[in-house]
Amino acid sequence: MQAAMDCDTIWDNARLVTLASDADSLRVIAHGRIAAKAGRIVYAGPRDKAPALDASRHIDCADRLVTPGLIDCHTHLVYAGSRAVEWENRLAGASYEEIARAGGGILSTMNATRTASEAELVAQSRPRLEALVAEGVTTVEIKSGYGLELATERRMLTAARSLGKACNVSVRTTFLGAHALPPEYADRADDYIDLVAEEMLPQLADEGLVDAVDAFCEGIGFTPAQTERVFVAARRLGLPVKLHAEQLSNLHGAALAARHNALSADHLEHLDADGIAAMARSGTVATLLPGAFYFTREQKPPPVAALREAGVPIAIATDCNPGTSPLTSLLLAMNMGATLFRLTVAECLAATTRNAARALGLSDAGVLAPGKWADIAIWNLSEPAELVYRMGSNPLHARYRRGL
Ligand code: DI6
Ligand code: FE
Repeated sequence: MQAAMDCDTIWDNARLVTLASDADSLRVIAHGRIAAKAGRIVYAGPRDKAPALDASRHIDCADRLVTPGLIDCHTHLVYAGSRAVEWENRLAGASYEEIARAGGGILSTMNATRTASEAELVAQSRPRLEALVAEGVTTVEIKSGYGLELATERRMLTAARSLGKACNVSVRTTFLGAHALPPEYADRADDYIDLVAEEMLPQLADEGLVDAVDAFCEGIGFTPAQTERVFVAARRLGLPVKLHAEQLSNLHGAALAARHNALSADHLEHLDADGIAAMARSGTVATLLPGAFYFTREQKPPPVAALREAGVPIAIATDCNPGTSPLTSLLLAMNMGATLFRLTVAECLAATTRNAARALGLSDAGVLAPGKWADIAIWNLSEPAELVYRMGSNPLHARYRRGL
């Protein structure tokens, strides 16, 4: 008789969607089983094809839908203060760009964040992370970018890391020093980029706080030439890059990002055919942010059909931030991806699992397959479409990160 396979936990009676390949995006394995040892999956598939297994912990999924834990691959959820009043002014007619140019917007969050201690940042940000976690999220990317000087950028990154530990979620930290021009560098954007690329980034990377590097390439942000200097510095340090590109206008940021082998280019409402072709060549993920599209009442959706046609992998994220997307529901972002951007259910699921992992450069998350982390979401649902269809309810039954 074959010796029992070594594992410590078995999830049984799952309606399993593994996302193990693109073709698996909607395939429900009716009598599924997952087995894990020390937080890593050793088997995921039909129960009747499973090897002999012996485990001390058995979890009955009771025919519920089971998917990989969800991944929110673009957030700015660590910050202090509120922009609700600014938003009220926007309702009365002020535009996001006008407010930014008048020193509000990102700079108002910068002021609040610079004066917050790490404990205050953690306390104010924790409910946002907890809301994501309560909906089955097991991995979150968190950007800096509201400090715009070394000490506060560092505090944002350390706050993000400690939140991950406190909330049992895998956190990937992205340095976004090139988010906005701080007032002390007014009219000296190139000098600020020097500071970001030559001082802040090398220092924070040396402290082990940076998993990836991002920038805001936009009329109200930084030029492509300035963005490229940040990218060159990142790659000199061996760090992957990503970019806020083509959100409000087309500065050809996606093509620039692709030239630097970016993990992702994000937003992309104003992306053109050359940008799509460049992303397809470099394998750069298109991270779509329907919460920001909705909240800013953007009229032009990203070119989803052309991205699909070109075979560019598509991710969806919340963009959780106080200015353009105060959203803490990745499920609602998936619903918006379908309704506002016309993604299919299969695409929405892949967009918050396997493709979101790729947008973070993670090879061991986002799918349920041997060798991957046992990051698992169990839903009070039976069909994948129900996950994308509902608005404002939380169908999560249970979630496990690395088996726990
Ligand atoms: N694009 C965005 O949508 C956010 N940052 C960015 O570069 C907005 C951030 C904010 O308004 O606080
Ligand atoms: Fe963003």
